[in-house]
Amino acid sequence: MHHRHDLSPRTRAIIELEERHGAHNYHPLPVALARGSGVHVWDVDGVRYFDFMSGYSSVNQGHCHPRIVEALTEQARTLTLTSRAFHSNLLGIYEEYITGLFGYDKVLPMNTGVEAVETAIKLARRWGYEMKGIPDGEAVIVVCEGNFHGRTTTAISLSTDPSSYGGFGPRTPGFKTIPFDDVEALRDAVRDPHVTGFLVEPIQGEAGVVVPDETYLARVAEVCRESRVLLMADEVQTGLCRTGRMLCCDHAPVRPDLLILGKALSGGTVPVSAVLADDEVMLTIRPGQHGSTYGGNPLACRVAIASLQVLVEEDMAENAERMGRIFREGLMRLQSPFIRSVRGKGLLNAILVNHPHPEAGWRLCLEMMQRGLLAKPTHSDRVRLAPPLCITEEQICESLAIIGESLAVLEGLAEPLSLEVR
Ligand code: IF1
Repeated sequence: MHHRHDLSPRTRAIIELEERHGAHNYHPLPVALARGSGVHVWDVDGVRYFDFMSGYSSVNQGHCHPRIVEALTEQARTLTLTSRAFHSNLLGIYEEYITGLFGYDKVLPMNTGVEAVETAIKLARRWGYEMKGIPDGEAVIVVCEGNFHGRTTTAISLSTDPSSYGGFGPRTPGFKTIPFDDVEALRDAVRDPHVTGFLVEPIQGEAGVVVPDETYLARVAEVCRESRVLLMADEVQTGLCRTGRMLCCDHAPVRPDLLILGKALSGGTVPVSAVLADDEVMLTIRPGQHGSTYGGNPLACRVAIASLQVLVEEDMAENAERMGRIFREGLMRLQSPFIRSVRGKGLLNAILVNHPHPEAGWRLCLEMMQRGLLAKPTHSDRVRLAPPLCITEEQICESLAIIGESLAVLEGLAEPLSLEVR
């Protein structure tokens, strides 16, 4: 039993334009959005949805947050880009603010999350050669199975997911993979004196919100300290209040040697990312050895300051913690036979769908869409549920009702009879 989603003429027209003129590098849900505010988005027909993707955790502050949009529009009329050939009036102010907020000596400003990951890899290698005495060109960075650090050719070289790295070889060398949430595997790997860093997501997002043992990060930090290996935390997705603390590392608590931020650093307006580190690491890169046209531009600085101020002043970590608990408890109380497990921290959660049909996750998302809630499966059976952190208890309850009704439809989803026509 399957039925093609009947699209409105406007939605269909937009999808057809994208199909004809755009690369087919995504397979979105059949909905075309035109407006966003807070936890809600509206499609081209004015239908309202709860956004449970939050731009892959970029609009933690809520869609089009007035303070962030005000900063964006004000600065857009004033000065947007100077290039780093010159100073601007805002970069130093932003750098002082963000390093003070997170407690690091310095920040290296970039744009997308993966650029910050690549920057962290270059810093760790350079530190390994200059400070740890690793022979030039021999540095190794340890990464975890199931990781996701972005889509550049080096970032996918770290990946263990064939849909990420397949067909894009040859892979960048200098990486060693170990199981996630396995401290002994790391202890073993760092016996190699050429290991300069351990790059890890405190919670693995794309893998389907895989939360490690609560002692994992603290023990990993100890192993890194003992063996002079840089702990590089990729908080592009878990950071900035998403998991109920300003940083996911704060739950441990652990202070990584390199802190990688992105996404919500700009509240979903323009791409802003950053690597924070202390002088011993950061000053191994000298003038002219790394950069980016847009990195640290005044528009990004102004927006990032506003985005961080909103998170702090509206105490979004506390709301994420509280609403996340209510949400996970509510999911469990649904007692749906189609929920294998619920996992997450704060408002980064996912359900493992328990259904033999390989498209059950997709069908669940279509059903939720029809009822006014947008989410997308990360793999066939894992549906990430991550709303903006400004969500209220009332909105959580409304969302739980939608999820419950949608799960019930899976009852009628027969075994896979034929190729699903989508
Ligand atoms: C896609 C989700 C994935 C990230 C972590 C670095 C980056 C990401 C931990 C790179 C980006 C995005 C990319 C997007 C899907 C989405 C995602 F979990 F957030 F949903 F893949 F895991 N580190 N994640 O999660 O940041 O260069 O994209 O700014 O590529 O399909 P970016």
